[in-house]
Amino acid sequence: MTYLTKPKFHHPSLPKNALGYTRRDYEGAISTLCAGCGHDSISAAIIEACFELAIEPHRMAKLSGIGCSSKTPTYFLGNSHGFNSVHGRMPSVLTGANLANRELIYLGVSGDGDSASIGFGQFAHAIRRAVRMVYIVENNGVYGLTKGQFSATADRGSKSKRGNVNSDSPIDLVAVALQLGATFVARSFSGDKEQLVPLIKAAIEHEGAAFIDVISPCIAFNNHPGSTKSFDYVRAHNEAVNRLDFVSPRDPITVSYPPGAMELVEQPDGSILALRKLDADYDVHDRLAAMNFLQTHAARGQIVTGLLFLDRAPEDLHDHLDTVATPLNRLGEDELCPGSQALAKINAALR
Ligand SMILES: Cc1ncc(C[n+]2csc(CCOP(=O)(O)OP(=O)(O)O)c2C)c(N)n1
Ligand code: SF4
Ligand SMILES: [Mg+2]
Repeated sequence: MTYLTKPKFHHPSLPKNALGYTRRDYEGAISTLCAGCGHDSISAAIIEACFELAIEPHRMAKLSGIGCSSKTPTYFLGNSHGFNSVHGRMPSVLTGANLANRELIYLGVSGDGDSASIGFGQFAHAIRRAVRMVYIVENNGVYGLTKGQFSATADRGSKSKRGNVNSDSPIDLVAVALQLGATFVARSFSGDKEQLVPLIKAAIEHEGAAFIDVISPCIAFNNHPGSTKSFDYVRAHNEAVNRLDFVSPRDPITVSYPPGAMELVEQPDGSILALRKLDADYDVHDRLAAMNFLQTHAARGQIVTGLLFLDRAPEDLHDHLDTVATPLNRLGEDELCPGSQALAKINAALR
């Protein structure tokens, strides 16, 4: 059975957000993933982020491809829009939906197989086109759903459960996203909810292409010694450059930090990203330095996590194409059909 509904009753004293919703209102069906799968922790972090941001569920559209990771939207935001597409094709479906209606919040959930193998081209083009979205890759280094083949993000020299050694070079989706112009780039770990929840909140508020690579161990096929995507390996090699606190316009800043150790970045909607620097020299606004830092640390076997790059003035696809602000389903025939005179003018210009 792949779909189990949850009972609807709530305990009356469950905490409520500004809309009067409880966390339960942001949940989905009961997960059928393996107990302990990292992907379930990411679903929990998405639920927490949407609850804390008090997002109206009908404003959210969750899209995915194929894989254990791409199954997860069934397990969160049960009252939101959802589209489970073909393997690797989530980015183009999301792009089309976004072009048709920019008023929704788009959350793309994918796997390392879905985005770095069959969907690599789709991933690249959605990022370079600056589609406003939160793009999460639940990265376990294997094709979990089809029983543990190496994916394109598996490190060279890492071992499969049966001891085979991967001889191919890995694709680092964070490095690719940086190179292609993503305006919000982060890496996190499914086992670090404190780091992940504020990153998801900040990505939702970001007005451009936001990409989060979340290392998410597959306990069935890639959690053994020799894997570089196991819980133990990631814990031992995690190099966090900063920690993020997301402060919504409603909340006062209550935490104080030593001078120089914190940077406050105000967002266009009035929310504030309070960045606690763990590496004093890391500049989150320097794309080239971020690329260099990542490669240097990857060569040492370290996994760099945190908010890795942030463009303070992001643009998105709608700015580039100068599209109409009104969702297409709210335009009337007059606005949708330019008429024969306008058409004749366009045709004449093309002769
Ligand atoms: C067109 C197509 N090719 C291949 C498959 C088989 N297939 C299903 S899921 C998958 C890989 C999933 O890996 P990933 O995206 O990393 O997700 P995970 O299960 O690891 O979370 C593959 C190859 C498919 N469903 N469709
Ligand atoms: S096979 Fe791996 S990725 Fe799929 S549900 Fe099980 S632990 Fe998760
Ligand atoms: Mg995978």
